[in-house]
Amino acid sequence: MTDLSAVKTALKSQEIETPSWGYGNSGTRFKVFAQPGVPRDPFEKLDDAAQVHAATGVAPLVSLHIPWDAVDDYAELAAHAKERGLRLGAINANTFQEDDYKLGSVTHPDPKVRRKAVDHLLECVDIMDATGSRDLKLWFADGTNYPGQDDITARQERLAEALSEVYARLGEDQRMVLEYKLFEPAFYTTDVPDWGTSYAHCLKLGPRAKVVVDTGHHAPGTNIEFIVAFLLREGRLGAFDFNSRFYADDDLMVGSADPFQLFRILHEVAKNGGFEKEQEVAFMLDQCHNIEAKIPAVIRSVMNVQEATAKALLVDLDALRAAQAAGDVLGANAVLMDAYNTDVRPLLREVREEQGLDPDPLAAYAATGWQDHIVATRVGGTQAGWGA
Ligand code: LRH
Ligand code: MN
Ligand code: MN
Repeated sequence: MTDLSAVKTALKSQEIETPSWGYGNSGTRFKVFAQPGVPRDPFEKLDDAAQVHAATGVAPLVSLHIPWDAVDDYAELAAHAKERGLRLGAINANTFQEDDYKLGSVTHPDPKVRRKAVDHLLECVDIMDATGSRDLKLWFADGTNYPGQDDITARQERLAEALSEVYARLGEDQRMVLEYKLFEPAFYTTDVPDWGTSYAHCLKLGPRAKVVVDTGHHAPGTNIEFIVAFLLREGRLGAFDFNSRFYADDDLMVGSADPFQLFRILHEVAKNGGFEKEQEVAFMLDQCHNIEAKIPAVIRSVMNVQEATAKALLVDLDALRAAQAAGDVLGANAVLMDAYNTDVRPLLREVREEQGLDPDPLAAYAATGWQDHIVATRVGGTQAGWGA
């Protein structure tokens, strides 16, 4: 039998990190639909993130993306976060939006461009020092479009060199988390296309280099929970970038397209100790809300992660292991499905009430009047920088 009070305790201590860019305007390469009231600067993004945390109680961290969230004084930004009960989370580097990076950033054939890219990564570590962020999050758009365009192994060499210089700059309590993505924007080769490539680089770098699993970055049909189980076993799962996809890197609300997949992933997390604080797995969202209202969408996403987490924690592991040991295929599957098919919404309402929160986070947010306030007071909100 599952211990319900332990499940509640785990749900109350869960921390979900929301992305600063999820609060800004975003779109596809066809169109950005601007929304009224969106933040005009990183401070206002934190103000919106504070609303999400106030409504849900489990979203105290916010990831930044540099230079989208560039400010003069990062300590001031961290203080602004603290005043609102928030902490600054991962610092996401950005070496994908400048003309110099047309042929790559850290893997570019020209050493001058590589130097510029590495300097940006080092600057991101300086920012981490000022914000108190633990994680430097790296995703590289680097790759090639045509066979023969550049040398695949030479690019791996350049990547390894750049990563080791940055890794050496990290403080004792800081980590590097390396994200992979199958394709896009490069269409022929990508320099970090999969978890194996990321893992191999992390292994060489050292124990504070870990893999980021962005749920939108795989080929259709990829068994993401297998990757998660493998990386957890090796102690190399650094973070999730949660989102949901139907086709490619759709960046839709986590758990919306395939809540069962999210459950299967979080079941592996639960079973392999990934919710324990010592494992230091960061549960981040990486989403863009192109057509839906942004703050409610982030709240809905946080709730989707909570619901899948609750179901994962409800799996009767003793019964599951007994069925597995007995070779009871149907029995084992039934144990898992029982948990998945549980309606956990009443449990989560209870958890929120025990935390002194409104049991309905979306209604709680609507009642604050914040949306009207930002629409009335913020004129000329910024683009997220994504899909622009
Ligand atoms: C790349 C990615 C990466 C970026 C973010 C904006 O597709 O997932 O994490 O930093 O999108
Ligand atoms: Mn991502
Ligand atoms: Mn992505």
